[in-house]
Amino acid sequence: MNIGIVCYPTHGGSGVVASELGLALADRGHNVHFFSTARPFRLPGFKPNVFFHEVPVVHYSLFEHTPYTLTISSTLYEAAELHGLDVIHAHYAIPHAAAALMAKQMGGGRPPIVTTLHGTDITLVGSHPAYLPTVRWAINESDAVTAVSQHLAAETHQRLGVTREIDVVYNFVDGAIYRRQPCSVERKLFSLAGEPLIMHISNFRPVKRIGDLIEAFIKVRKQAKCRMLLVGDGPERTRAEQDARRAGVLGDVVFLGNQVAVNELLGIADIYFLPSENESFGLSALEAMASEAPVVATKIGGLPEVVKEGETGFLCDLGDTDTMAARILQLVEDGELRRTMGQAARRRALTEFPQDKIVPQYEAVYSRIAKG
Ligand code: GMT
Repeated sequence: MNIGIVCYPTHGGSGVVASELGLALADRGHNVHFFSTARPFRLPGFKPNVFFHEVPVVHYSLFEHTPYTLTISSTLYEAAELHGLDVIHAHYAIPHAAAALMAKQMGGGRPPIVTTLHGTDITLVGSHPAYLPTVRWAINESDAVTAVSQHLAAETHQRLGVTREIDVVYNFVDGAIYRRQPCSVERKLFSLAGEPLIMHISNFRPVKRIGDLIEAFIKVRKQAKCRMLLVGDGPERTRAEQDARRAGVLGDVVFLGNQVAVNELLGIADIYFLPSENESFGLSALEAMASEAPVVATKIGGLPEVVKEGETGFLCDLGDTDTMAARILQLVEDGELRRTMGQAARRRALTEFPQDKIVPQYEAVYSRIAKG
């Protein structure tokens, strides 16, 4: 098939899923056309069957805010005509679903549109009264809608008053790329004396509860030697660095900023920590599980569909940094528990969420709407 994928290029889960899905589809023989304002960061250089279309952001002195939704629609419409797109897959409802629907209307009702809901496009931004009517319309008008967890599908029905059917297609992982060592990153760079290494990866937005992350680490560090490796960047990073310094643990916390090869870093993680306030799925938790790191996370959103309590990690109440610290400490002090849970985590990741099981589910959605 000729498949158009529209997504954000930035360090966020929706862009990662869109990029990896497109690459996997290209490997399976489809032609994949990406549409974004910049090259998505998880897209490598040249790859056969993969094409990138840069959506122009046109500034004009009259515009206080550039209406780039319109340039997405124009770019999609023209490419759909030129390349005979069979389907457009919009990742993240705002504004991609509405932009894709406009392109479809311009094309006389073709190609059909799949919208994938990723999380904050429903739970945070999409529920805002300023966006809600448009998001609800775009969801209702799409030819198919997928959500990345049962929880997100239910939230979409409840919060937006949507009644249509939503297919649940989970995030996926490639177990050949996400695996415990051997990796090119040397563990001793971060853990000189072999102390257990706790890892967190995110875009450091308030929803990630970076304050809880540092607070829990401070509690663990009072009881045992361990180090924490933080990957990513965003608005909460500076405060986290200041909190760590004030508590005297900055020497045990490494802030790496944005990284491309997160698989190599996860390959040396002993424990993965994700204390988010909301997480529709938790892609980084899945990547950590595939890398044999047990996950300590919050019992919220889609995370209980990913992490099995007591088997592949531990789930704690939101904001309960005492319990989070106790669970992390348990793992820090018990190497055998870490290993057993880590192996169970990889088994679960590769049984329930492997790339070759999930990608065909998207293909089935494409075939269904392309025929219809
Ligand atoms: O919030 C983020 O981390 C980014 C966000 C996005 O849309 O780019 O991630 C969401 O999509 C991921 C891929 O489907 C999910 O695994 C994340 O759980 C989800 N984030 C939230 O719900 C907060």
